[in-house]
Amino acid sequence: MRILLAEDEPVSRHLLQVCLTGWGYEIVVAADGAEAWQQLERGDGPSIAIIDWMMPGMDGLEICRRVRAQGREPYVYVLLLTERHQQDDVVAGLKSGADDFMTKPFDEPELRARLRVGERIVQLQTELVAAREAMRSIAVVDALTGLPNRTAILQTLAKELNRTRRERAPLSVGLVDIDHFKQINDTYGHLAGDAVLRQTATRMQAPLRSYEAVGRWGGEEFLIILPGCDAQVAHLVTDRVRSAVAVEPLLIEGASVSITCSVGLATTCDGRIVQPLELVSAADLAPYRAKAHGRNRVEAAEVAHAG
Ligand code: GH3
Ligand code: MG
Ligand code: MG
Ligand code: MG
Repeated sequence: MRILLAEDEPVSRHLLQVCLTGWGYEIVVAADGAEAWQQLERGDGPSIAIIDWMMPGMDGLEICRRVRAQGREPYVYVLLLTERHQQDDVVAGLKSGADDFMTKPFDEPELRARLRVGERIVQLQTELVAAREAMRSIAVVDALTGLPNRTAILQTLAKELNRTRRERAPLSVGLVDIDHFKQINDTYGHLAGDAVLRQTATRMQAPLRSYEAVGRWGGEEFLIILPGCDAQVAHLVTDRVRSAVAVEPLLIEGASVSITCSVGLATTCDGRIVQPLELVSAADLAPYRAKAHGRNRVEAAEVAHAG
């Protein structure tokens, strides 16, 4: 673990440096407050900081306040070094954001024990952040395909609708439904069906640009968001997606599986106010017509918002 050692007094700094190196820590040294802050304000700065209270440039309390205001992750554990006469000011130090105190001249076993406490806190906080990020990912990512899930793609749609409305630009959505998917499950098994969904998701992304999005709407249905695309352009883009899905059979567990999909399109133009679900349900009707017309095709919705 990396430790920042900020101490302006050379002898004390040297002694601390010798101890910390001996205990196997990687050390970053700062000889004044400004240097210390320079190290800590970096996103990848040390997670434990031993900071002298009295330093030229910036004192330890100010550094503590800045560290807490910055709220960096992973957490920065701050051990403040004080002269004995500053002990009465422990409250001020804690209030400014220090986690712990050590009195100078320092006692080696005590410093080592206190650093272990710091390591424990940093470790716990790192685990907590990792768990929170994992939860966040579960909440927005479809576990099977890795695409944004229904909640996430709807959020993206809401955001894009607001933006295109302000810009009075068109926006289209395409609802993609895999053709005869039940038959794939029935013929090759559910796990093979899962593999088809994963590979289809990959194929659908290839023809899309970075600002266009695709998410898993549910089951064997996917939602494509095409900001700035009017009905005509959206037809071209989604037909490219349709064609990318059908281009050649998928190889699933040694079997060659041909798949196609039907796409329903809906477009909103001229800054008209449309709710995300309203637009999706407009698109939702069109795949049925695509199915009725032989599948493996794109159909635009015949509703008020079709532009
Ligand atoms: P159509 O061409 O009319 O769309 O026919 P279809 O068979 O695709 O439509 P249907 O709605 O009858 O069947 C969809 C199937 O998708 C039924 C369901 O079991 C299957 N399915 C939904 N989610 C999953 C999944 O996560 N994994 C697998 N393997 N199958 C799924
Ligand atoms: Mg000092
Ligand atoms: Mg379906
Ligand atoms: Mg289907």
